Amino acid sequence: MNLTELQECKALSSHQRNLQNFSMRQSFEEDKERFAKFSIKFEDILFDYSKNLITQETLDLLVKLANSMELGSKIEALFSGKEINITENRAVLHTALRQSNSEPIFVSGEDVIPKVHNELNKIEAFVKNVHSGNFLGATGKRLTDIVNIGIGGSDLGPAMVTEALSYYKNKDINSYFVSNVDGSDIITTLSKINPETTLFIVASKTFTTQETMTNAFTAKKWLLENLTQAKSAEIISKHFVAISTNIKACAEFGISEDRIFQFWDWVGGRYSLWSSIGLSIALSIGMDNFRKLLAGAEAMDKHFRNTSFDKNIPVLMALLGVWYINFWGASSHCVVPYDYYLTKFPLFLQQLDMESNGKEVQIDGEKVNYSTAPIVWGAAGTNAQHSFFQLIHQGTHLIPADFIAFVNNLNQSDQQDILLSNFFAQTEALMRGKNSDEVIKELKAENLSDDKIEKLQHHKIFKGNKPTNSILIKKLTPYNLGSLIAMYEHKVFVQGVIWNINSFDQWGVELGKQLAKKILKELNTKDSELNHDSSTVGLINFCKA
Ligand code: G6Q
Repeated sequence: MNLTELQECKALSSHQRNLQNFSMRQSFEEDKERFAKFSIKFEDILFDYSKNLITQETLDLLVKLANSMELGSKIEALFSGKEINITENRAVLHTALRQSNSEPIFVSGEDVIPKVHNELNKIEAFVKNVHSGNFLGATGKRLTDIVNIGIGGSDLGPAMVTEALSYYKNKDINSYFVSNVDGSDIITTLSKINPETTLFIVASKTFTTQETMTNAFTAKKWLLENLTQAKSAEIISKHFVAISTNIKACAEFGISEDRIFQFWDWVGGRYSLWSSIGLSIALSIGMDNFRKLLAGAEAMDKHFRNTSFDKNIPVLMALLGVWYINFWGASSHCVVPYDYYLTKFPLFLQQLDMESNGKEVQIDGEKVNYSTAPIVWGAAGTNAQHSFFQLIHQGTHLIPADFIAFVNNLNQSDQQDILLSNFFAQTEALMRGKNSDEVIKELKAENLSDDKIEKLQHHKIFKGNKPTNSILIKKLTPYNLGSLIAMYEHKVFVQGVIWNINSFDQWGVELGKQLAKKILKELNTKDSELNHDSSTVGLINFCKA
């Protein structure tokens, strides 16, 4: 399929040419209803997309594009468990993980919902037993240090949510996340914890991932060396749990069946925080809060599945992204949460978006001749204002950005107005800019000479017209966070549909893994023959020497 040849794309290209001189500032001045027209309220969330380079016609054309890509039937295929991950022959059912009712969803003839609910109940019982002190460590002490060992999808989601919801955490539980194969990661973590009170969660869908298994074996050795008063089998069984689809490998590691939590191949790694991969979250915030997280995501699922595209938040977010990437040449997308607790959110979104849609072939293998996933980046505001915002305001790239904030602060309300005023001011400044008349007037008011004004004015002009979405949420709660994450998951899905790519595989990470295995052997063998380019040989030899 050639997307760019679609009538809908041609119409959008020509519409974009007509908007070359479009001014958001002017549009706001002329149309007092612009915010009312281009904003949506959903439960506690306000999605304001009025500060974009759009008119009603833009949205109509984008919705037509979504229809021509059969978005409606593709959303149904997602929710109903069709094998839409065609390179791995898998359904994609993270939405089933948060379905609270028992309406069946079949995968290979089997209803998955009872399995999902059983596993949640198993997690609930485990969390209660740990919190109540019913499950103790091998020396009889309570388990209070929880270390999740996992990487990628088995780390980023749980780590992000655990931090984001740390306000709600069980005060007795300390959570740690070890992911990197760099030994400094696990060693620094081990130096902070007490073996007698530590529970390791080995989170790995495959239970073969090099980084995770290496760290798990290091953790096992550390426990066996430091808990000499207990028997080794008891140490493993009381201080380790596993989360995996590979039950056999978990058992071989020594983890007993009742401490193995399952998930299934129809849950993609980066979509897995809702499954038992979320055990570290549940241990930190408690099962009631974990279920609220799921409920918030489920509410967003319903909104996404049942709302017409022109009122559908994830669909609109996705279409706006497509508008900038494919018709305005934007190559990146910035996400700025104005909330300290969401510091890791941009990191999480990087994997979600770029691993899902960083693809150059379409579903049928044909190469794309258009851009796909943007480079996703960002950092928490207001800190980001003092680092990279200069480039968004006055640099040469077009960088659409999402601003996210909560109206009510969880801790300290005195400073909240300052935080929010910065959010609002930044999106206003990006939209309005400051023209030369305004700059000159300002400089004259400072009594500067004409010569100085002439020299300075060009540096002080802001072009404005920079697009932003504002996502304003009443309060950071487990429920609202669940909705927010699901909103981005569905945005990524919709963009994959428009670009006609498989958002659910990640073959691009394989080649490096294969080569690393070969090089690892070479690093460990004396005088091995090195069959690489001269740069790689040079690097290996430098280390060996
Ligand atoms: C995510 C990816 C990837 C995966 C990690 C860890 O969608 O598949 O990030 O989560 O490679 O894999 P395991 O869970 O199998 O250890």
